[in-house]
Amino acid sequence: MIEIKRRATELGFAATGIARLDRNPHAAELDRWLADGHAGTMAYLQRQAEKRKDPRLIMPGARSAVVTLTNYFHGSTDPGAMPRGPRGRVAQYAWSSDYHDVLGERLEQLATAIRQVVSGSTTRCYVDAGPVPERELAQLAGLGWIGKNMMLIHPEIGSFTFIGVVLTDADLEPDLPFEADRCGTCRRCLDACPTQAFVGPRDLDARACISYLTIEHRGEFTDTQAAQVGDWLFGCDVCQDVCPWNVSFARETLDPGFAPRADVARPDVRELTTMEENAFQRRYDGTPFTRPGHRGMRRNAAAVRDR
Ligand code: B12
Ligand code: SF4
Ligand code: SF4
Repeated sequence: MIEIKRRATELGFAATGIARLDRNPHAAELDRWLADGHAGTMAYLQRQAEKRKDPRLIMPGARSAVVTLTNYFHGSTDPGAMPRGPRGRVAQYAWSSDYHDVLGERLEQLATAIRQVVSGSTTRCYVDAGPVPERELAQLAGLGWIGKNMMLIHPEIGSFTFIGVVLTDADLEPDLPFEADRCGTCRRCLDACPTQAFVGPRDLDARACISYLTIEHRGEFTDTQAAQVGDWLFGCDVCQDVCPWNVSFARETLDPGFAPRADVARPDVRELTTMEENAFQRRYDGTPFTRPGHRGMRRNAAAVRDR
């Protein structure tokens, strides 16, 4: 296992842990969250529920998950220091080229190392795509706790991290789960959310979350939704910016794979509202903006411009 973790560090992962695959101990929480309608129109979460509740169903013979964290923090957690005004704000995780591509390649290299260490084993890589309960597996792999804002928080890195997972049929020795809840009596994230999207601790109604509205929601905004979005053009960082664990421990990444791109981190809002589809595709192909796409980003930009 040491060899696998050593390779993960060489590849640039900030932390790595191993979880044994079993039934998700918080399957009931997922069921309740879905039944309450908190997933909004993200129908894929309903479709994938059985696999999220039992990740052994994702891949035949899967027994272990090698779980990685990658730091994407780009600087201050002080929202006042973020680019604002007519430019609008973009969540930090999206400031560079598409993380699915960058991390996908690194995870494939880590998977090769796993297959070398345990010969005959098979692997499958996932990052934010697929039915993998990523935060749950990260907590089980000892990488941190699930905060009241639902983020996986590493005690020495904070929560501005991507989670990447390699599933394997190799029987790897697991790490101990991270059992402590270090939120204590704090509730800053719940109080700071601009749209009061948290129904309670670890219970987010995605329909009111700016990240959902600007990235996952399809169709035009109602007046209420446009007002909720405020000056956020893509995603939202507020419930992470205010977290004391980020204020104290988040450190700027020097990873060249996540070097910020000005046209993504600080796009020109007015230009986005008028940009033709071809021009949008040329500029933003291979960036996180392709998820809402030309239509979604035009809608977001119009809401920010007209607020
Ligand atoms: C759907 C989704 C969203 C939705 C819904 C968010 C949500 N809170 O569920 C929307 C679009 C709103 C969203 C927003 C964001 N997302 Co998102 N999202 C996902 C996705 C695809 C699925 C999450 C999911 O299943 N949600 C349903 C809930 C019920 O499940 P869950 O979050 O896994 O929660 C489990 C635990 O909380 C557990 N549980 C419940 N109670 C308790 C109690 C204890 C003690 C324990 C241990 C566990 C536990 O039970 C739940 C069910 O198993 C994951 C990738 C993935 N495949 O997992 C990324 C992911 C969670 N997102 C991520 C990111 C970065 C974001 C944003 C920060 C992006 C941004 N800046 O705009 C925001 C943060 C919003 C927030 N506070 O959650 C990262 C999080 C990394 C991290 N360090 O935690 C992930 C893991 C993607 C990745 N691979 O890096 N996201
Ligand atoms: S991402 Fe923003 S809108 Fe969504 S829960 Fe966090 S603070 Fe609220
Ligand atoms: S802001 Fe406070 S309550 Fe919220 S996740 Fe961070 S420590 Fe936990």
